[in-house]
Amino acid sequence: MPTFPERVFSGVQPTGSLHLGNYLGAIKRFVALQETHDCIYCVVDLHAITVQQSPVELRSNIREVTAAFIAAGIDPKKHIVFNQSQVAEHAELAWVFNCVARMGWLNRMTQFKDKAGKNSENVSVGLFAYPTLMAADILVYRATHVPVGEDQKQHLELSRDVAQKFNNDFAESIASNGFGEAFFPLPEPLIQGPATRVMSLRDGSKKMSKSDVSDYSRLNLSDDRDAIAQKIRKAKTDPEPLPSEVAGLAGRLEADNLVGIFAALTGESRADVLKRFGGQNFSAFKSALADAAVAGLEPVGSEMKRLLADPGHLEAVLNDGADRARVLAAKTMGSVKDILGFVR
Ligand code: AQP
Repeated sequence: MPTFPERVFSGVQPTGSLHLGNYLGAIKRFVALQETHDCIYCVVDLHAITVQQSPVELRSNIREVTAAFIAAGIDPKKHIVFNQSQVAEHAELAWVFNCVARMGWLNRMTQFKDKAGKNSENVSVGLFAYPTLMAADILVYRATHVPVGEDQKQHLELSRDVAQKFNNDFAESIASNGFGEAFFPLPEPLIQGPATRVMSLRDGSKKMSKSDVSDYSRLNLSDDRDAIAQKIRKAKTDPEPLPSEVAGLAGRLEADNLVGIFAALTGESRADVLKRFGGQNFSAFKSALADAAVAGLEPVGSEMKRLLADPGHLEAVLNDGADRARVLAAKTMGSVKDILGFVR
């Protein structure tokens, strides 16, 4: 496999209030990667419409994700921040990938099974094909690294399979068009950091999610100090005191989650957190956790509010990002057409 220049791509769906899981598992990592890589961060609205959205809410959620990116510290001048539907090549390459990916691969996707539930005959075709669009998002920029939370691991593996199959199926044409041994890189997931899977505050077996009906299940980036403190006070726990060692968290899903969140917010290890709070009941720990959550989230939330007051500025950022993204995406798509044998 040839080496490709390193480039980071990732996306966030504008499907509701961004939460602590999106922040710790993804957006905070996006910010860190700016120091070492060329980065492209996308508000993936085409993914959002795989389930029905209110147009008014969708528009407002697109602005909210854009504001969150900037408020968290992403620099849209140095890197690219844009909205997926403004670059038509994502959908165009996704169609090509629908013809490369196999039904059996998509049938194995656990996120589709979770989201479709017992209703799989009535969900959209788009929800089923979601992973090929995700492969197109990444590969239209020939991106090499993709920071995501743990829940996206299987989709990333599918993106690698799509890239590999395209490279194999069209190997001769790739070489005769001057692209050597492979046209697409095999993108690597970056699932790193202390909070790759933040769980619901109400049920430690479910991931924290925008679409959970209970707002008490998540800490939103837009929550104020009182809401954060109240949600943590009400967070589910068990009757035992906190253990003094990490091994003691086994089988205690809610305690494990809260300790993990505390560690991720403060930068301490779980072991150090438990050294401090082990043997105590949850109330002192929860009050320290609320302070850490307010310190971590409030600055981002208040900067988001400030940015959201000027939607014209956010739209200008997205338009500028889309113009720059389109140049890169059009180049890839032109080469893909040549490789496939399309006339252009
Ligand atoms: N609970 C989580 N813990 C760690 N990382 C998470 N991510 C999502 N939930 C957690 C990561 O956030 C990024 C953006 O996610 P997304 O909005 O594109 O889609 P999602 O994974 O489907 O997120 P949600 O919040 O659960 O949305 P809904 O409810 O709309 O499906 C991704 O990198 C994701 O891994």
